[in-house]
Amino acid sequence: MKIKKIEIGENLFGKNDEIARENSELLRKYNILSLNLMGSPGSGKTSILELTIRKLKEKNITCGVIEGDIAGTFDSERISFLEVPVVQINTGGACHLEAMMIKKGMEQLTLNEIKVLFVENVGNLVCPAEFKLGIKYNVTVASITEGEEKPLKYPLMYSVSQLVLLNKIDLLKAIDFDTEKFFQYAKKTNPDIKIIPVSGKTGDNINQFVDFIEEQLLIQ
Ligand SMILES: Nc1nc2c(ncn2[C@@H]2O[C@H](COP(=O)(O)OP(=O)(O)OP(=O)(O)O)[C@@H](O)[C@H]2O)c(=O)[nH]1
Ligand SMILES: [Mg+2]
Repeated sequence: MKIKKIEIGENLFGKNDEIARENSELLRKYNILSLNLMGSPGSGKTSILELTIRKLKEKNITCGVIEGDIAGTFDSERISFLEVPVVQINTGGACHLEAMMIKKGMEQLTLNEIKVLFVENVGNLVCPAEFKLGIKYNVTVASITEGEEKPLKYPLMYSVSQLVLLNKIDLLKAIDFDTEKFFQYAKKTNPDIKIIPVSGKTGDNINQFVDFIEEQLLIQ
C-alpha cells in the first residue's frame, strides 16, 4: 500500500488543545476508536502494532495508522506491508506529535473506511505525554529492558495513559526485571491504569490488547 508522507513546517504548530478537540470531534463523528501509542525508542510500538493489526484484520476490523517519526519511513513501510492505510509524519526534529499533525494526517485517510485509528508517536518517554492530540486512548508501550522504576521517573507518561503494554516479556529470564515492582510503581503513579504484559516478538498476550480494543469498540 502506498505511504502518504507529510513533512512538518513551522506553520503546522497551532493552538494545540483547540485542534485536539476538533480531532476528537471528527473521530467521534466517524465513530472511529483511536489509540495513541507512546514509549521509549525501541520499546516495541511498531512490533505490537504489526501483530495487533494482523489480528484485527482477521476479524474484519479495518485499521488506519498515523506514524510519527523525526525522520524516515521505516515504520510506515512495515505497516504498509500489511495493506493498511498509513500516513508517515516526519516532524523534522520535534520529539513528539502535535494535534495539527494528526489533523493533517487524518486528511490523508479515508475516515469512513476506518474503525480503529492507531497513532504511533515519536519514540520518547517525555514530550509526547505533554501534547493532547484528540486521540481517545493513550497507551504506553514500556519494555522490561528499560527497568522497573520508569513509572516513577517518568510519571507524566503514566498518568496520561489508560493502558500500559509491558513489552518484551519473552526476555524475562535474561533481564533482571521486577514485574511486581513495575506494577506497584505504575499503579502508584496512576491507580486506574491497566497493564497487559505482552511480547511483540512471540505475540504472547497480544490477544488481550485485541480484546481491549474490541471492548472499547462495543462501548463507543
Ligand atoms: N525480544 C523482543 N524484542 C522485541 C519485542 N518487541 C520488539 N522487539 C524488538 O525491539 C526492536 C525495536 O522494536 P520496534 O517495534 O521497532 O520499536 P518501536 O518502539 O516501534 O521503535 P521506535 O519507533 O524507533 O521508537 C526491534 O528489534 C524489535 O524486533 C519483544 O517483545 N521481544
Ligand atoms: Mg516504531
